[in-house]
Amino acid sequence: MKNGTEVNETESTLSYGAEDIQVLEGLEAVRMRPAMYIGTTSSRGLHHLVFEVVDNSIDEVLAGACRNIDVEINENDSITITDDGRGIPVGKIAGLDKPAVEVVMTTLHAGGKFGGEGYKETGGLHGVGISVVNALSEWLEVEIKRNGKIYRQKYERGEPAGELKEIGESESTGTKVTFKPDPQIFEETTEFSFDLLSQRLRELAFLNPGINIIINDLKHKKKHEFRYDGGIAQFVKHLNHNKDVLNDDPIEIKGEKDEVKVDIAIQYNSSYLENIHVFTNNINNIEGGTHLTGFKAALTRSINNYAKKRNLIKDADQSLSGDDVREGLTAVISVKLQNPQFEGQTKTKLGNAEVKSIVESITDQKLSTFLEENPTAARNVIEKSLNALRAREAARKAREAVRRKGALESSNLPGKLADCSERDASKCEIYLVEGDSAGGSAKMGRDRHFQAILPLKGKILNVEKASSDKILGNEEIRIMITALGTGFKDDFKLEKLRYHKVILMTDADVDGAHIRTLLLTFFFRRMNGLLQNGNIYIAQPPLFQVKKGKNEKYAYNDDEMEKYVKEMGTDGVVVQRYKGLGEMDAHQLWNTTMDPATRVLRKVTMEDAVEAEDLFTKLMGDKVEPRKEFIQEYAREVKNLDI
Ligand code: 0RA
Repeated sequence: MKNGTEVNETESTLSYGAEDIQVLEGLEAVRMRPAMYIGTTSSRGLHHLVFEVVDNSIDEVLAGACRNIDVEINENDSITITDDGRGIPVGKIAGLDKPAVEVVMTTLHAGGKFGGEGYKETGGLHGVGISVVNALSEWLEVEIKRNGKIYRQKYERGEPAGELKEIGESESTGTKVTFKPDPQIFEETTEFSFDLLSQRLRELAFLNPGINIIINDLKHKKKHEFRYDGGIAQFVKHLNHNKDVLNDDPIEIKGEKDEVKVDIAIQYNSSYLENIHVFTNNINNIEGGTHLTGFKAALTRSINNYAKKRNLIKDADQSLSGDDVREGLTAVISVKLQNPQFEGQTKTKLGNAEVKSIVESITDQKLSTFLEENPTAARNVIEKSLNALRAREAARKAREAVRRKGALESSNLPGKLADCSERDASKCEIYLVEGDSAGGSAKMGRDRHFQAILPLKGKILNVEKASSDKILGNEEIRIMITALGTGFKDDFKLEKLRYHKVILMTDADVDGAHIRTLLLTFFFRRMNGLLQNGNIYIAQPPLFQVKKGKNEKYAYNDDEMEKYVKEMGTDGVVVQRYKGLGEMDAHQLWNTTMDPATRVLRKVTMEDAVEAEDLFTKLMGDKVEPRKEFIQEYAREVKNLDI
């Protein structure tokens, strides 16, 4: 966060009113309750520290004062963020008798920004202040180039470890912050993830065209450099890079009204999915908000208006719905404004009412003009939307037919399902098992009180390529939906879930991985609530049995297998590699994979929608090449797909 208090370097002192001091608090509070400031002390919180510093550098970018940001993960698990902004002010603050940088680093600014011209569009989400980073670091060193000089100061767990010193001269300006997160606070891990940092930095580079961002992992020798002069239009192209696009160049919608800057890029692809990313002042608004509402309203209206005017919709009272015009749409919406209000569960939903009408009118105007001027592109978009409308009609009819037959009602449980006797869903589990033979062993081995088994035969339908009516026409999927009880897509109801643990049990080979990916794609696309709610698990069957005489052990990876072989001795040891679940008898399957006391289950999480989206597209989408490349590159990881 910016300390907007003007620190006038030439006068070197400034009056600091008592009313300002009131909002300042010590850093002990932060060390005492870190989660209150950074949400969590898990890996996510750890990375939050980096983004806090980077956000300050981005504020310099927004103030037009910074072009380069470098992030270096050092070998000792510390991290260095360097920018060429104005540098944190170093002048003494009267009354406190400390240089401004020390105040910025050691005081918590409870009340948000202090205002001031230079810092008008700050993020506001991270915004807890760089002092929080300092408080939660074992040590932190700041180096500032400003006023022709270089200054340095070091801190330990938030306390200055010495005074600010002049250490040299420099013509340029900027700030370099190096810190080592405190393992006393971050008990889970203090190791930075290159991928996690890289992904957000890439996003920031898209959102701030023209700046250079470098991330360099000195420990793992990995480096990415980002510079996107094309801004969010390039972002949209990137999101669509594995897809067949309708028009080569994204449509760009730009405008400004009442100091709200609107920047939108959209491009359709041939899939059935909608992929919209919204940002306010570079913060990702995963819960959407008024900008998204305004955009959607304008998109639906301008496409309908155009289609009606050109007689592309014959039936006078038919119109394209929002879902129709967004099918296959990839869009990035970025707004920048002075006082964003965030609401919702994660405080990331934009609430400013005025933004809706601003985004709506700018989108309406620019999009209508675009459609008028580009009749071919317009026709493609409308044809696609009309197809969506027809498919929607067909799906509704199919759904009604299925409903009439009662096929999705759980009173009509499929015969293949071996249900459990427990009725309290929170205690129930369902195993989705690959193949009838493994299904048979699982049925015999299970605890029928709370474990249900549903064998699935062969490969289920690839839902990435199928429309809703086709999905409902697929028997395996229909049976699964019925067994789970939730309904799907728009009719999905989490509270109707009949088993709180949905466990995928497939063979530990490439086919098994493929089936698992197909199932995960289905859940990701059509029952996303289950993923978000953490109901999906992956069973981990052992890869080996190591046996000598009566002594039997199960190994879940190569290392474990080798360990057991060593322990038992090589004379007369038999190592059996399980090629499939079907090779285990009921008793073995229970002992190794299904007994809650001994089994290992992996919970499937949805940490990162963008990455998951990308992975699913690669694995499941239309284009063959990226899938091939992915499988070649990650042949081993595919087996351990963990999304
Ligand atoms: C306070 C005031 C100003 C800039 C900064 C802090 C600042 C903080 C960080 C943290 C990392 N990089 C940074 N760059 C700048 C305004 C400076 C001015 O008005 O000259």
